[in-house]
Amino acid sequence: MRHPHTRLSRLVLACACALASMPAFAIFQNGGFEANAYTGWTVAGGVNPGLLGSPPFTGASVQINPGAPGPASIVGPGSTDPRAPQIQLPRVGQYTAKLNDEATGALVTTLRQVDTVSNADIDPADGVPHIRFAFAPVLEDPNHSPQEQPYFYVSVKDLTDNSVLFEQFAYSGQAGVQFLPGTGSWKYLPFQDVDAVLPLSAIGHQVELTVIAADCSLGGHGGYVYVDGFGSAHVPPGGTPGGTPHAVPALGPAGLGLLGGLLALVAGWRARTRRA
Ligand SMILES: [Ca+2]
Repeated sequence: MRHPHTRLSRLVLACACALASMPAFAIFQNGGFEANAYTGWTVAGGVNPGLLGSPPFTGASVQINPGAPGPASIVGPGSTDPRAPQIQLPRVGQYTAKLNDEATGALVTTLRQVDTVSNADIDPADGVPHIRFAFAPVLEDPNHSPQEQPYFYVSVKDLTDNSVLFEQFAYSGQAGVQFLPGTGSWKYLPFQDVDAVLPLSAIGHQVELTVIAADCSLGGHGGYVYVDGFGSAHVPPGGTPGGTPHAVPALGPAGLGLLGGLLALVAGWRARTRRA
């Protein structure tokens, strides 16, 4: 005769497996673009008149004139980039966002999402909230003046006091940035994993994530950036050769609590079975 707890054990195991494979993207809706769409995000943009001032540039250097925004797309399994052969696509899961593209026209594409930092974003390893993601810029390098070059920009801003919690900026060919040579005049970075450590005081605060990808301001050269894996969980290592889906092996506090409850339930049930 089968042990009466076998079915319950299987159920618990199934639940535990489901939880373990559940992406713990506590912050940001559709942070991994697995909706195969920009659901939850605001995509906008305009025209790039060139960066303000001279290097080093920051978010304050960004200017966007009114006009039709640059393009945005989602790349799926099996995708490759002929201009940047070492970029593994998709980066996490089955879909990765591509902001702007290889076409020209001095276009800028912006991606934004506002969300609230919660206790679920705390990494138990250090007890403070994190925002993690991966990005890979692919920019043509026409060797214009720095303020006219294609560029990308990523920032996380605390909307409570407008402080910049994280910021990364690079224009094509920028000295000190380890760009790899792509085809023709294109340069790129393989996926860079970002781990932005937030102060504990950010809990309960609204933060705004912004990503910008711009063509050159003179109108003849393109630039774009791939982004993926926005959330508080670690971005899984490496790319995904051949487009094999890449699970996010993380379990948020809510998931851990639920799993603990299920295990306690089984322990109690087994104890009652033994007594019976
Ligand atoms: Ca993804």
